[in-house]
Amino acid sequence: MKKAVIILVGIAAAVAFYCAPSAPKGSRKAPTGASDLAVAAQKTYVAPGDLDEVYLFSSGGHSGQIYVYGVPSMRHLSTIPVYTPYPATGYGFDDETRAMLGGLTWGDVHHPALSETNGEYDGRWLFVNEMNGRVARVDLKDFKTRQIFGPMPNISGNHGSAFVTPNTEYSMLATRFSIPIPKGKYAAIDKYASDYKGIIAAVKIDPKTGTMSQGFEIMTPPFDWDLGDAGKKVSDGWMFWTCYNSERATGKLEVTASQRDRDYIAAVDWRAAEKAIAEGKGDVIGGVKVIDPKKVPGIVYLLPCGKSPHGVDVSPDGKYIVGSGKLQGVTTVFNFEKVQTAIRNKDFTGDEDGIPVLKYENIKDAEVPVGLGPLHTQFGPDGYAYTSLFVDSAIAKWKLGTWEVVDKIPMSYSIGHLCAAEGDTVSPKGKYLIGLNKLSHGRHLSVGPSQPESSQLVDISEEKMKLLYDAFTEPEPHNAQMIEAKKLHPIEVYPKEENKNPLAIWDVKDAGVTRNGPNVTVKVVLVRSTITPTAIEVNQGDTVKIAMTNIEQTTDELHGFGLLDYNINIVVDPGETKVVTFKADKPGVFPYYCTNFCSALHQEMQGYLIVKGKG
Ligand code: RUQ
Ligand code: CUA
Repeated sequence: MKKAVIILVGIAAAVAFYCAPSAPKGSRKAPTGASDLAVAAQKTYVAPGDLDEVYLFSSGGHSGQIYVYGVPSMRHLSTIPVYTPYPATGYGFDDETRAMLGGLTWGDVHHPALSETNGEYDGRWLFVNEMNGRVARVDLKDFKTRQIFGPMPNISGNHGSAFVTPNTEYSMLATRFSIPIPKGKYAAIDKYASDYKGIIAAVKIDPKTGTMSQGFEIMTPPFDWDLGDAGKKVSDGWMFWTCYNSERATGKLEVTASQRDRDYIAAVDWRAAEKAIAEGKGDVIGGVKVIDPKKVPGIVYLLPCGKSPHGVDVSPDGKYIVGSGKLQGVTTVFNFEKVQTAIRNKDFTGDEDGIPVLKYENIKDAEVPVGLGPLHTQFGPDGYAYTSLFVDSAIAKWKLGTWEVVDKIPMSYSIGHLCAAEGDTVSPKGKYLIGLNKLSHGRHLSVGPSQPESSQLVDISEEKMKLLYDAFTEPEPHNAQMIEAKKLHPIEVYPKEENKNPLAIWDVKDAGVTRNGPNVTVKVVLVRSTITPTAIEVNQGDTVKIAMTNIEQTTDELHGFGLLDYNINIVVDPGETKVVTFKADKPGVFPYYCTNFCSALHQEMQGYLIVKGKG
């Protein structure tokens, strides 16, 4: 046994050595920042049958999906389709998920947000935004997308989202693009500074079911809101968002929106906003209550932050707000107490459309010299913060309170977000940190011009950060979140008694076709190794509704229903019922068959849809 382990570790070490995780292509030398390769191999090697410690939920960008990895192995475990049809699970093909997608077949996913209770991940849901003004909820009981909320009124470019408040009261968002509101209104581009509006919005979350509904919106000047984070503990009740383009410029923003030395972080008292709405304040625009901060003061304040800040991250104790100016060499730390004092004392230097701007010197605690191009910050359990540096292509480790930069590790290449285990909660778990890199720079077998993205696993359990592993992911790794595996308890089959679908049947005797004029309903049973009925006859022009119940109660016994020539592809999990409705407009005989390998006689699991022509 021991010998086997030594051999395995040896092989892993040899493989790691050969692939030289952080070395330039072709080099066999351990690069700077790399762990001793044998140690790295041991720390990331999850033996056959063993389980990873942590789940990583990684954004899939404009693929519209969420990718699930196990950490430390970095093995891809699952793809959760959210905004894009995914034939592998039949997502977007049955009536329910097709309706949920609402005619859109893509979304640009950026920031997954695990639900929280008292600022800790509670393992119930995963919320995720996408740019077309939508937020989705994935249920972590079955890892399925259960709701897509939106597109929301007045929202254009839902980037600063889907951040949840510490008890998942709201999923908060802010718009990247400003437009005249409500949607559909015209204003010429030269009226941008005055007639275009940004929006900060709160999506209400039902505490029992996770169901999202319209909360409220706050109108802002046409800044480009970027990233956000909810206050926690002492700052609970507040939300923070960075912006660029406080210049209110149009055209070539790379020039026009980088004029000012400082842009802003908005500090939003969302409890005050909630109260104002309850008191009947706000105007209905586009069907939703919108607060104009000029008319309802005391809700939004602006913290000047240099220069074109990107990420804003609140420390685990809620005391510090870390804003990273991507065109700077420092990350700015604001003190929440000082922000409150400045608000009380009205230490304002001016306003933007009636929103007070706080005096920078009075609210800032430190400018930490982390390095060039700071983007995002995560936290460890021991008072350390980790900031990603896009320009320097590195991660800086620094200490909260002393503001001392203690370590740096290079990334390959151009890191964007980074994700520490539960690193944005009130109790970060440490140990693992993942750099989500923008470019992979050839550290893998060539696959042509569309290269994979790179995510790198870093060990943060010791004083010095150590690179452990290179993983290559689907585009486009924006943010990710890691949760301890022990917090999730997904089901493996849908219990029969919980299936409430009115078309569900559990006995092949009940399977068959019922007709109501041109409307045909087919109840189907899927079980090893027959699709019952084995033939379905309809007339051309009929509207056919097929309801399929997989009556299995055995783990991993999925059955599929692929209908050739009709673009229908349904996958039904054990105990589940799925329904698909379509018009039988093509006459002829069309085979259907089970798409998921389910038994030795899987291949026999087939039948015919016979569409009798009109002529
Ligand atoms: S963003 S690389 Cu879309 Cu979250 Cu920072
Ligand atoms: Cu059922 Cu293959």
